[in-house]
Amino acid sequence: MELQDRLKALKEEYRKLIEEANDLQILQKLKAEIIGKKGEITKVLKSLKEVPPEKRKEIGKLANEIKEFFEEFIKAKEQEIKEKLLEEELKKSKVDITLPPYWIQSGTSHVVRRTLKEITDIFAYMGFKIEEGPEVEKEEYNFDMLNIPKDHPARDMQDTFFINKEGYVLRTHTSPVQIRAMLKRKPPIAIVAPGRVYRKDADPTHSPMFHQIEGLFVDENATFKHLKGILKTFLEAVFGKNIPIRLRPSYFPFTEPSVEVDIGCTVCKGEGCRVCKGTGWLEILGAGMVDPNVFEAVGIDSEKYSGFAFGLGIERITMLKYQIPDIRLLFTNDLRFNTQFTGF
Ligand code: FA5
Repeated sequence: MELQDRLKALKEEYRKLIEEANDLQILQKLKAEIIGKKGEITKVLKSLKEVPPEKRKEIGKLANEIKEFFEEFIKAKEQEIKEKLLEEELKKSKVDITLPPYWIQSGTSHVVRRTLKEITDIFAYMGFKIEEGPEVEKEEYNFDMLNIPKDHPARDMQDTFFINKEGYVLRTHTSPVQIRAMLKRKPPIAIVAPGRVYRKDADPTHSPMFHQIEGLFVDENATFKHLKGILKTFLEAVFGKNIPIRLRPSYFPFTEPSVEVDIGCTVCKGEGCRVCKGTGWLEILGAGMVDPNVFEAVGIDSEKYSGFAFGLGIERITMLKYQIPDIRLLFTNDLRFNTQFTGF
């Protein structure tokens, strides 16, 4: 075949192939075959020296024209394929604004944690610093230094989980944080210590793991009146301005005198019901003036300083605030229950 005819045939063949190409890879392959370094047209151009001189110019011109044609043609085709691909991509990811929206369930804090934060914030607002202590606690801090010696009957009040490490327990209350705070710094001290505590206890109002918040105030002239004022401010912030409050004498080894604080029943408003067992009152926290023996254990001069402490159960407050009948509801993590407090 004459070279000219061969060039024309090549042009026709590759024009068709390129026309039909519908993906960039195939297009690149065809481009290499026709005008690449080892492509058909290049081959012709290279073999020109073997062509008789009178025909060389004409064939060379034709070959170059075809080369240019394919350069343009392939470029246009490439653009066309890219546009088509983009269009397909856009079609696939098209947003249908007529579809109903779907709900993304986001996490939120648990009602116990919210109550804990609310209470901590109230005390922080009054100037108390937040203090933390470990949940695996020295028996010495959990009991001994709080004036609860080994054989003291008060230890039975708090059924303890012992661990297989001599001298350590799962803390039964947040009161050991009092000891830690007083060992760490000198008065004046005003701290609250929120956290998890553990007791061998399980019924509708008692759980083996629960939360407490401890308060401790130590200064030169701290009195029972201050304690009462702080607790009144706190309880009114949680339960409302007109909540009735009463202090009953009680006993804790680490405070003297000790009291238990009751609020008017939130369910029957003092009439007497099942929740308050007909009394019209609900016990809410324990408190008292720091026992001199505790001051002595931590090396604070009880002649110079006085102080008060209080401790309350967060679950109990949560249950009273939201009228939750069984403490176990707080720990079973049923979303139907949990979401009631946040609205989602
Ligand atoms: C104490 O734990 C004292 N440390 C409180 C205290 C601190 C008194 C400072 C004086 C000065 P008590 O054992 O009463 O006290 O527990 C305090 C509160 O924890 C109780 O009123 C109750 O609300 C809560 N509580 C006790 N046991 C459980 C339990 N198993 N589950 C849920 N809440 C509990």
